[in-house]
This record gives sequence, C-alpha cells and structure tokens, in this order.
Amino acid sequence: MTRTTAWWKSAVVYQIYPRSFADSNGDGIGDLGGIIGRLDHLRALGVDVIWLSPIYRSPQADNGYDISDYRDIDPLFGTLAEFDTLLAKVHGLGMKLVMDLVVNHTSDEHAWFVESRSSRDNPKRDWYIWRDGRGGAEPNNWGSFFSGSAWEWDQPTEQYYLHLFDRKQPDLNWEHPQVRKAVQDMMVWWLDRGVDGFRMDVINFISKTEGLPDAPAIPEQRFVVAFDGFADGPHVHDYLAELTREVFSARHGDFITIGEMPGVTPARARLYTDPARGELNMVFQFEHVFIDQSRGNKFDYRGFELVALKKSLHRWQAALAETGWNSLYWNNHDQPRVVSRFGDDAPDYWAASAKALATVLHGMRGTPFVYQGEELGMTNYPFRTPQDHEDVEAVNYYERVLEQGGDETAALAGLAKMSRDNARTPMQWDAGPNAGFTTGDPWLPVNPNHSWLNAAAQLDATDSVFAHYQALIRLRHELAILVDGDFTPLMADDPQIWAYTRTTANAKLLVIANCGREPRTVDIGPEWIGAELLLGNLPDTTGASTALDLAGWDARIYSTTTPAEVSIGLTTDVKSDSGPSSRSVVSRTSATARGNSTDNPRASASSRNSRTSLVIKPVANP
Ligand code: TEU
Ligand code: CA
Repeated sequence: MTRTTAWWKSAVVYQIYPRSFADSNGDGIGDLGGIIGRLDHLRALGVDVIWLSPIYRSPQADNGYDISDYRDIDPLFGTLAEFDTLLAKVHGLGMKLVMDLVVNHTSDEHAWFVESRSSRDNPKRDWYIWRDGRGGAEPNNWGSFFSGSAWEWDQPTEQYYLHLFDRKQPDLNWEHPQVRKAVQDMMVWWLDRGVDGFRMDVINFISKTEGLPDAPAIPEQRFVVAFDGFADGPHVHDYLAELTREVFSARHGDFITIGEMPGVTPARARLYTDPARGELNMVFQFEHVFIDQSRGNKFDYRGFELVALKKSLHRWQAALAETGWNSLYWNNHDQPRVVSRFGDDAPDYWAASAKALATVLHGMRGTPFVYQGEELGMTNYPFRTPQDHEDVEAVNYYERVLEQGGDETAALAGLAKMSRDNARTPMQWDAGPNAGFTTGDPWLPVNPNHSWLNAAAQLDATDSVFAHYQALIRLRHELAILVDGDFTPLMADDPQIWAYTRTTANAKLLVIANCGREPRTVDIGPEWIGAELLLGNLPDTTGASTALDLAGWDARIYSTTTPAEVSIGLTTDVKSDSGPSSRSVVSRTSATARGNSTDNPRASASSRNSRTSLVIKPVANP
C-alpha cells in the first residue's frame, strides 16, 4: 500500500467553505462554479491540497454538515458533473482535493434515518441510537453542542434518538457492522471518482461509552456536553483501522486523511497518527482553540495568556515529535478569525500581527492549514444585534440565554467574539459591491472592511499578508528543515515573545515573533551572529546579532548552519548575492533566499544588508 508515502508532510492545505467562497450564479450562495472561477487564486498562493467543506445534498440545517445523500451534490452548490470538472481542473493544476466526511451523524432527512424512525422493527432501526426515556424524561443528561438536550423525542415510535449536534443531525450507530460497511462503500465511491482523501468530521465521537452513562453534573446546567461519554470511545481505534484496511489498503495513490477531534489528548493523538497503527495521517486537536473560553460554554469569553497558548502548541510539538504527526491551524469555518482573536486587528498592527501569527504557526512541525481569507488577514465581523447571527449554534445559544433569563448583553458580546459566522462572512475578493463574492444578495453580510481588505488589493502588493503566506508556503516546500527539523521552544515563560528553533544535523532555524505592540530587545546569543534572515514581516529588518530589536508584532525567521558545517568550509563571509565565484552550496542557497525575496521586498532588502551566507542548504524534501 502506498499510504506510507508522506508527501503530506511537506504540503500546505487550503480549506474552502463553499457557501462563502465565490458565487457564480447570483443567488448569494457560493458554489462549485465559483470555486472553478477562482482556482488561480489558490495556484498563486501555492497550496498543495484543497479541502472542501461539505457540498453533498443537505437540508442545510448546519450548512451541509447534515447530509441527506452522500452520493450527490446539493443543487445549491452544483451538480456531480460540475464536481468532476472541478476535480479535473484541480488535478490539472497539480493540486489535490479532499472531501469532508461527516459520518458521526447524518441528516434526519437521509433515507437511512427516514427508514430507521419509521418503526421499531425496521431493519435500519439500529443504524441510529434509540433509547427509551428515563422517568418520563431524556435517557441521560447529555447536552447537545448546539444547546439543550442531545436527545429528541420521536412520538410515532415513542423513543428518543441521540444527536450530539442539532436535532436534525441524528448520530449513527457505529457498532452496527452494516453502518460501517455503508460508510466504507461511500468512501470508495468518492475515491473511485478521483478524490485524494478525507477530512473526517468529529471522527473521535463515533464510539460511545457502553451504557451511555450520565456525565458528572455541572452546576446550573441541566444538560452537559459529555465528552467522556463519546470522545475517544472504546472502539474508535478499531473502527479507524478498519476504515484504512477496507477503504485505502488495496488502492494505489497518494491519499491524505485528517481526523477532526474535539477534546483529543496528545497521548491519544499519538495513537491515532502512529503510522504503524494505520488509522489517520493527522488530527485536528482543539486545545489551543479552547484556551480563551470557559469549559462547557464557548461564548463565555475569558481572554488568553500568550504563555498558555505557546505552551499548549509546544506541548503538541513535543508529544508528536517521535511518533505521529501534527496538523497546524489557527482558523477554520468554526473558529473566529485569528487576527481578531490572538492578534491585533487595529489598523496599525493588523497586517503585522496577521503575518506574525502566520509565521509562528507555519514555522512549526506539522502540516499547515490555511482557511479561506486567512491569507488576506480577514477579521471578525462587527456583529451587533441578535439578528446578525445565522449559525444554528449561535441562534440556539441566544434563545437559550433568553429562555433562562440570562445576561443578554454578555451573550451578544460572547457571540460577537466567538461566533462561527465570523469565519463564514463572504470571501473578500475586491472593493466592489459585495466584495466581488456575488452579484446578488449574499446569504451572510460582507464585512464592511472589504473596501480596503481584499484579495485584489493584496495580490500584486509585495508586502501584503497574502505575499507573506505565499513566502511561508514556499519555504515549507523548499526547506526540509521546516518539515523534519526538531522543535525546541525558547523563552517559554516570556509573556510577549514567541520563539523556537528548528534543528537538523547541520542546520538551524530561529523563528521569533514579538506578539505585542511594545518593542522588545531580545538577547538570542552569539550563535546567531550573522545568521541570514529568510523572512521578515517589517521593513528594514537586518541579519541577526546577539540581540534583536523587535518592533511591535515583528516576526522573523533566521537560518544558520551548525559549527560543524562552518568548519568544513561550506560557508564564506561573502554577501549572499555574491557573484559566480561563490561555492555551489552557497549560491544554491542564495537562490533560495532571493526566491523568497521576490515575494517580499522587505526580505530582499534585508538579504542585501545581510553580511553573511551562513545559510541552510536547500535539501530536497522527501
Ligand atoms: O465541528 C465539531 C465541533 O465540535 C465544534 O468545532 C463545533 O463547531 C462547535 O462549535 C462546538 O461548540 C464539526 C464541524 O466542523 C462543524 O461545522 C459542525 O457543525 C459539527 O462538526 C457537526 O457536524
Ligand atoms: Ca450560487
């Protein structure tokens, strides 16, 4: 089997949320035609893989994460024929396409569930999780992620069914072999069509704890999101290994599998991504995106400490250093925009902080994910009224707060900060009407800042956020050390500086960012004297010395070779753009540096100033 080819270790994935990406027919909703028309944007960015959020037939109760037919495209988005066209074009451009696989639950309008609920003795009854009530109420105290109970009463057959998400998203019963077989067949059907892999929605929830026991009560909460009852359950590893065997083992091709796993621990993630176990290539963990909210209520925003954020991500770097693999992400369709969350979206710091956060993320070991608009530094939306919110999670939450006589103002503030709709406002293509997203009425309003924050304004600007992402993606492709190098945190307890090194036997990178407005002078020690600046986010940055003067949100990547390398004479003290007499290693490396400079005149200026060629060798990626 060819799945062990780890091409995805040096790849960068771009997530498209089709509903909000580009609308080709003026109905205000993004579609496949819109994606086809914008592939040049992704090509220019340089990403390797496109992951599409769900485009299957769906009543859209959760914007497509409620699927009623896994083998068709929702008419909102297009047709299977258009999908085939898109796939061919993506492949033609040298990129891969990954589908979202939502199989913890289906829509209640899926034929399987329609049958299952039709009678207690229907052959598909046990394809879902049906239980009798307990004392005239729900079978247990489990809460839905979208507020209220996780159980829905079904009058005709007088039982409850389980739904960890919306009542229109009943959970499948994975213990039933026919369910697993049906999922496998469907995956094979998509692979036969040519797709390159799957991002698997809440895939660590598929095996529920035997007996579905109550979760420990939380004061003032009638229903509790019962992670212990469904996350990383008893059979999940078996089910995933079985998927690999049944779906991928007999096939040839370079596939990628990513499991979305709320609540997963580092120890578990190591198991899920251990190549020897044949489960998944990588997982999305949630520790760093749970950091600024209270447990059990994501809209109770608590702020965050940079030290805690760094330590969390660094813990994951360490945990999967020997076995397994990390995914790296700030954003997706469920998270508020990172520049408004962990960065600083005030005008003076917006661009620098977006680039700084990108730098620290893309410098780490793992596969980076870019969510649509992140490469432009798109910000949160200025939500004000309850009517501004579309998302089922937000709408239900607000209703629940009103019902329980809670603090309405606090609820609205929490929604504005954390709502998933922050990620879902239309992609900002240009300064024109509706940001060039649609000629019609967009399903969710366009952020007013599209007048200046848009792709058209950034594509040709060499100092744009877009150009910085381009440069980071190029570095990922060119520098094996970014893929394989060991990770070592520096200044872990510093509340403002985010710094670490990446190391191989003969090379070393320093990634350092000032994650705040106040300038800081940082002592980085003599080993970095004269190291080459590979990428910076501010003008006039120069090569390193023992101390760096970092302006607000200043972020840099420096590279140097190890002393061993110096002693065997592979480096000289000539300028990196010196003439043909340079040794081949140096000039090849300089070419890399100049390549990056093309995207970023600031880096270019700095390589001119830099007086060294103590630079890393461009080793081919595996
Ligand atoms: O999300 C899983 C999940 O638990 C959260 O990220 C979710 O977005 C929610 O905010 C928890 O408070 C996945 C999908 O990414 C999400 O869009 C779906 O709504 C959900 O599963 C159900 O399919
Ligand atoms: Ca459309």
